[in-house]
Amino acid sequence: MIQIIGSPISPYVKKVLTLLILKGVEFEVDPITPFYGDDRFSKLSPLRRVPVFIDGDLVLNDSSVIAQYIEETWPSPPSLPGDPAMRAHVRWMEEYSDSHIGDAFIWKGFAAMIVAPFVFKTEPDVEAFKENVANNIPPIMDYLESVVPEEGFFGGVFGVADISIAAMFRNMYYTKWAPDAERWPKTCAWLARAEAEPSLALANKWSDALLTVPAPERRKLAAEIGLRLTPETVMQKTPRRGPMTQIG
Ligand SMILES: N[C@@H](CCC(=O)N[C@@H](CS)C(=O)NCC(=O)O)C(=O)O
Repeated sequence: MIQIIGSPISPYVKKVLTLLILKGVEFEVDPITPFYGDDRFSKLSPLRRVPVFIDGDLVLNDSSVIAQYIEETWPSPPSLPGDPAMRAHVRWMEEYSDSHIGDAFIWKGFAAMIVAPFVFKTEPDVEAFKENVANNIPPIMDYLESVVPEEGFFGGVFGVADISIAAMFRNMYYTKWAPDAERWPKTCAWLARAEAEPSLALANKWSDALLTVPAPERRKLAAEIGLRLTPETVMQKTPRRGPMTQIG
């Protein structure tokens, strides 16, 4: 049985779970917040990041590496278009989302406002958050508005770019920010289409539910809402920062 370490609240974990759901692949989840990972987690994930994909002796890190493996192992239905130029464009959008959108939406957004106070008990820097929303996010939205398809999805099939980017928006909703549909109508219409896809809708339902309880209680709730859990967890009670953690 395939095992995924990481809570569906993480957009990177959500990318992997959504792809597995889309392709009808069964999996178990250890829905931890990465900061609560124990020493076994450090061995499985040297950067102490989620997701981790485990299938027997195979351990994979990084959502894009995992997404590629999933696509090559279970090609149907495809999460990438067939045409090489379109595939490259979709991969670029995935990378842009994972790195640049992630910086503004996750680290300077969701992590700053929600992870910092709830996990590390540090006051959120509200001014820095407002500055991020005012200065970093509009250029991202303008770029998305210039490339997002008028109809359907990136590269013509609902797949890895749509899932990566749409997952980032969900975490910003959790900070109470939402994009202005009058200023960025194409992006908002595409986002609504992506969120209506059953695979992403299910993964979003899981993350919305899990966000309502503190990290240490998430395993219990995850079982109640229908996630198939790994028999063991790599979670410990006290949080710690990893080598890549960007929370003050
Ligand atoms: N490039 C990585 C990014 C993964 C990532 O940043 N995950 C976050 C959770 S949203 C994490 O584990 N953060 C813990 C940390 O960096 O300390 C991927 O695509 O998997």
